[in-house]
Amino acid sequence: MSFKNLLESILEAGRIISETPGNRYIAVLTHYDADGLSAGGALLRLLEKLGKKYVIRSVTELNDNNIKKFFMIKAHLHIIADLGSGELEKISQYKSSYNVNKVLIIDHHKISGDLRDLILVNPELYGIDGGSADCTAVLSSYIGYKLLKDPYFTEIGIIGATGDMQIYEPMDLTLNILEEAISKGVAKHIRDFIFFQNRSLPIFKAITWTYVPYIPNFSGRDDIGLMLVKKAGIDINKGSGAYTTVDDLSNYEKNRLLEEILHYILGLGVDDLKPRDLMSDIIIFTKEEHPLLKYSQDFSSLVSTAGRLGKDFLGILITSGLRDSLINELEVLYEERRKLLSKYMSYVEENRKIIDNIVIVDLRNMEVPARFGGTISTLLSRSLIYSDKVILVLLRNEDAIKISSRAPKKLVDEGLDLSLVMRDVAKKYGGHGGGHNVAAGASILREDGSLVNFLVDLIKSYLKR
Ligand SMILES: [Mn+2]
Repeated sequence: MSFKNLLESILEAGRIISETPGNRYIAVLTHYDADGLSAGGALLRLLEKLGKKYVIRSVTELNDNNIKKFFMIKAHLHIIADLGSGELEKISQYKSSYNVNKVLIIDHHKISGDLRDLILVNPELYGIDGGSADCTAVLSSYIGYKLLKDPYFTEIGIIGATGDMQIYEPMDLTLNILEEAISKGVAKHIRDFIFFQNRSLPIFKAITWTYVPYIPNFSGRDDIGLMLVKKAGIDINKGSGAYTTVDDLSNYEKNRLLEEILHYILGLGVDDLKPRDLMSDIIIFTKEEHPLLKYSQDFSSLVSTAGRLGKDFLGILITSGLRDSLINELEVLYEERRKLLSKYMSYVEENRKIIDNIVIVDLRNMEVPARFGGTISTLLSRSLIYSDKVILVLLRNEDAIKISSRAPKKLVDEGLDLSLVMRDVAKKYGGHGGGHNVAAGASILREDGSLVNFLVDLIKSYLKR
């Protein structure tokens, strides 16, 4: 029943978009993460194919200034994607003070406030947990898919769902879009060891380029990868001079390499290593030609990186389906991401503290852009060592402090809700916070040295209830 209602609201959104007069503008404001940019890509593809006039922007957060600037765009329809559900009152107030005609919000975050005259597509309205399914890229792609029957939309939905970590246990509309993609020949689903996910990279890079799960002293370490490949007796070059990749290995070689990797990882003190943790679902986009776009995880990481490095437009354009000259820019971006992450994750190892079941990574004195907070906390939450713990990452963002948090499902089931924790922190220190129960963030103005203790006590108080 709830699913049917959500589908109806998607069809309604499709009607609103297609009924917008061709001589009037549609303005889109989306979030800068992989899900938000993919949603932007889906909307761009749809508006372009419908022959509409449009502008698309992305932002890191929906503060007053961003809402004002967005509503200053003269348009018949304003669409806010992957943002806004927590600030309905504010949006509604600005809508009337800026004389905005119509506002459509497509989002899966927790809802707070009254809808009033806003139109909202959000699974939360129908009792579906938006933290575990129906991310904004899936919702937006579905609008396009239903209207145009163009199967590429299913790929865009999967890219966003991969970014929001909703693709590996797909439910609801997310499951639906994945099944559609598979039945239309857009995607294929396989399972393999995580070390063999990156099929296109030289093998010594591929095996350690597994940030999900993150393994300290292994993830991102080319030198370790090189050593293990040599130990397994595998040549790093093929006869032709090109690098050996996963697909060049025989089963015997794969097993030899796996033995060496497991031996090494066990030596790092990861004691409860379950083979299950080392297997991963891999979604392959069968129609993609470029190796960086063939795997949903790679594609989505690239889109995420584009946003984090301030190249949001690249993420929106590439997910919308444009290729050509963008490919070169993507390759540069991919290499940059590899280097940055291995640097930042080494800072993480140097600056992390564990209090009970909470990992605190205070990077306020390190040179890490605030835009990487979410990436770092996500990686830690998927790491073999920290996946059963609450993750808090603190970063400096100009004059503000940015907090990014993640919690294991198990603790959420015991009563922890990070969106409330972040809201409470913002209330105490000034600023704003919110998100999902398993993943939330806050931006606060100042603190007096009590922040970390306050956070720890607050989290503990939830778990005692
Ligand atoms: Mn999202």
